[in-house]
Amino acid sequence: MSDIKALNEAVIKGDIQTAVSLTQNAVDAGKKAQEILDQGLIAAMDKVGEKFASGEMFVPQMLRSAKAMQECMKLIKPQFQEGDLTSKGKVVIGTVKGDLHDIGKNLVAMMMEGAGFTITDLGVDVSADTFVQKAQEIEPDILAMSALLSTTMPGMRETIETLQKAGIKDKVMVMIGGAPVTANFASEIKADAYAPDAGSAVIEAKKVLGIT
Ligand code: B1M
Repeated sequence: MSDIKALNEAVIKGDIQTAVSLTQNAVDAGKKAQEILDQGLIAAMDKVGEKFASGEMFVPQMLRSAKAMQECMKLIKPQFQEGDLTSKGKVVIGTVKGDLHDIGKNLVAMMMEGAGFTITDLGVDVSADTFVQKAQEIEPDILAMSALLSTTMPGMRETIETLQKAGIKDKVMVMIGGAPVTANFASEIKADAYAPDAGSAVIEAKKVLGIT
C-alpha cells in the first residue's frame, strides 16, 4: 500500500499517531503538500462524511478523524508559505454561529496566511455581532465566513445584514465558503466572493482586492 493510501486509512480510522508519522514520512520523502492534503487528508474526511451519513460512523469517531487531520495539517503548513513577508491584506475569519466545524476554515486560514495575508481567526460558533464588532475593531480587507451545516448558513446572511446596519458593508469584502455553500447563495445574500475550496479562496481574495 502506498504511504498516501495508508495515511488516508489512518485518518478514516482516527489513528492519530499513525497518521502523523505517515505524514512526516511523506514530507521527508519530498511528497508535495498539496498531494498529501488532497489525497491523504481531504479524501479521508470525505469518506468519513459518507460513513457518518450511512450510519457506519458516529460523532466520537468523526472527532478522532478530525483531530488526526488537524495534527497532520500542522506538519504540511510550512510548505504553503509563499515566502513573501509583506502583508497582502488583513483577513478576519471564523465559522458561523451554531457551527463547530473548523477544519475547512483552518485550511482556508492556513493557505491565506501562506499566501501573505494577515489572519485574525475568531474560531467557531461566531455570532453576527462578533463578526461585525471585530470588523469595526480590526478593519480587515476581507471578512471570511465558513459554514458546514445547511442549518447554519443563514448566519452568513445575518452577518451581512448586520454589517449593512452598522454602515460598514462597503468597507470590507465578504467572502463565504464551506461544503453546503454555493455561488448562487453568495450572490443571493450579497457576499462579495465565494470560493469552493481553500486554494480558490486565495485566488478569489486576491481578485476582490485587485492583487495579481
Ligand atoms: Co459534521 N457534518 N456534524 N462533524 N462533519 C458534516 C458537515 C456532514 C456533511 C456529515 C454528513 O452527514 N455526511 C453533516 C452536515 C449535513 C448538512 O447540514 N449539510 C454533518 C453533521 C450533520 C454534523 C452534526 C449535526 C452531527 C450530530 O451531532 N448529529 C454535528 C454538528 C455540530 C455543530 O457544528 N454544531 C457535527 C459534528 C462534527 C464533528 C464535531 C464531530 C466534526 C468536526 C470537527 C472539526 O471540524 N473540528 C465533524 C466532521 C469532521 C464532519 C465531516 C465528516 C468532515 C468535515 C471536514 O472537516 N471536511 C463532514 C462531512 C464532509 O464534509 N464530507 C461533516 C474536510 C474539510 C477540509 O472540508 O470543511 O468542506 P470542508 O472545507 C473545504 C471547503 O468546504 C472550503 O475549503 C475547504 C478546503 O478545501 N471551505 C471554504 C470551507 N470553509 C470555507 C470558507 C471560505 C472558502 C472556502 O471562504 C471564507
